[in-house]
Amino acid sequence: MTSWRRVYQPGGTVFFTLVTEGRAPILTTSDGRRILRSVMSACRERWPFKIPATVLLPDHLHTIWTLPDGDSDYSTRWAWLKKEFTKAWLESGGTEQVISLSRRSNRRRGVLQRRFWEHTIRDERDFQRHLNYIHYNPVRHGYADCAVKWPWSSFHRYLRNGMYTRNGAARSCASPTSSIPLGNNAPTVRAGDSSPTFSQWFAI
Ligand code: NI
Repeated sequence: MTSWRRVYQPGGTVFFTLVTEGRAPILTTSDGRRILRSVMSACRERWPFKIPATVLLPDHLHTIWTLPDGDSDYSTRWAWLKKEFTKAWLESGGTEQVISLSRRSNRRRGVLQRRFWEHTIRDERDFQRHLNYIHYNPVRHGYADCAVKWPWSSFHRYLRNGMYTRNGAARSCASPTSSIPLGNNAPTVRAGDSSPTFSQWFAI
């Protein structure tokens, strides 16, 4: 059994995307990261769950959560996280976007978008696809020319644990002058190309 197979658990594994209000680039600021880390850890103390993969972009995040057996209540967790993040962000002097009066009346603040995208992971193949999507996302959005060059991603954990090969990581790079040595036959992937397939990345 390859190591990545142990990461996926059938049942309560869900992919999420959360976007900031007005796509404000606040999440990768030092305050944004500090607050997110702190509220995420407090949330997991109250309601445990695993985070098999995550990537933080300036204006959104993608993440995969695995909830404990018999627990599918991610809505409570997200509602709490968003409320606590918003409170701490505003308390730290963070800015917010102007939102309409009708939304204001629901005591909403203009920090995070109200909705989040969720997709229940169907099987291992689907899990692999979303993992790949998460780790390649900074390249896809043009923030980095290699997955490995984006600091706020679980890509590094997977690389450390040997779940990506160095060569596979190099293939995620748009530039042959990447800090990871390219193998002789390693193809390059340009920003804007479709994501490389999972098997190109993993040591399987
Ligand atoms: Ni994205």
